[in-house]
Amino acid sequence: MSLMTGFAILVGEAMIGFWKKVHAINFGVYGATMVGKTTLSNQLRTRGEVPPINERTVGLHRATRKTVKIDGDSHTVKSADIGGEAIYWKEWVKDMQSRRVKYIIFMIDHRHLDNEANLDHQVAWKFLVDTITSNTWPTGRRKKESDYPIALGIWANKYDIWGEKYPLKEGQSIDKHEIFEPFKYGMRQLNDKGIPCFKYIVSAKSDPEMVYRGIMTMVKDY
Ligand SMILES: Nc1nc2c(ncn2[C@@H]2O[C@H](COP(=O)(O)OP(=O)(O)OP(=O)(O)O)[C@@H](O)[C@H]2O)c(=O)[nH]1
Ligand SMILES: [Mg+2]
Repeated sequence: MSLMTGFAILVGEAMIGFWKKVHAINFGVYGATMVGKTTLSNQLRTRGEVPPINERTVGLHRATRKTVKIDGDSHTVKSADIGGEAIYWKEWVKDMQSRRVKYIIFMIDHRHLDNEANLDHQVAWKFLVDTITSNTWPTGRRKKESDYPIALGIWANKYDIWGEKYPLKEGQSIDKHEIFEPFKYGMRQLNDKGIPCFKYIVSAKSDPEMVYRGIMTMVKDY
């Protein structure tokens, strides 16, 4: 390799590194109230144990940049923290539309396993799937190709709790776990629209490695 080629490669790599730092990938983080969206947002900024959060998020907080670094690879992602109570769901849509969100994380926890009558996740999920698969925005504007996300991840959070309470059956792979059961139909609808979905487990509060790996997997695999 000549000195010039070596130099060109170095400059090229530096430019890619710089571009990846400046060019943030838009993530949308949605899900019912109390699932851990604010905890995830803090985890992406602090990397460590996130102290318990006692306040509910009200409305939409401005999107902020976070650097995700793992195995020597690094990406900058941008996400907004939005409340999960039903009155704020219209803010999810605004967030998706205004930032052209490329990757969506739908967070759940184990409340539907604790209590069959609790439909928090199912109702929020139906709202989200309907919004994503619709050909138009609520404003009536027709969606363009770039208005659809590249991929969606269902993140079953609080694994530190539900992993012990509802352990996997012998030989069962994690994506077959009953926690994901109610979301199958919506996943199929998204797949039919050409949006791949994947299941992931995390402890946003206490396991930064799982969180960072989850983000990296979404960006790299899709
Ligand atoms: N054990 C455990 N608790 C968690 C985890 N993630 C979040 N929590 C707790 O769950 C509660 C709710 O977390 P938040 O991050 O405030 O939830 P949120 O989704 O932002 O809720 P809204 O703002 O109302 O939409 C807090 O008490 C967190 O400490 C986790 O991975 N494990
Ligand atoms: Mg919150």
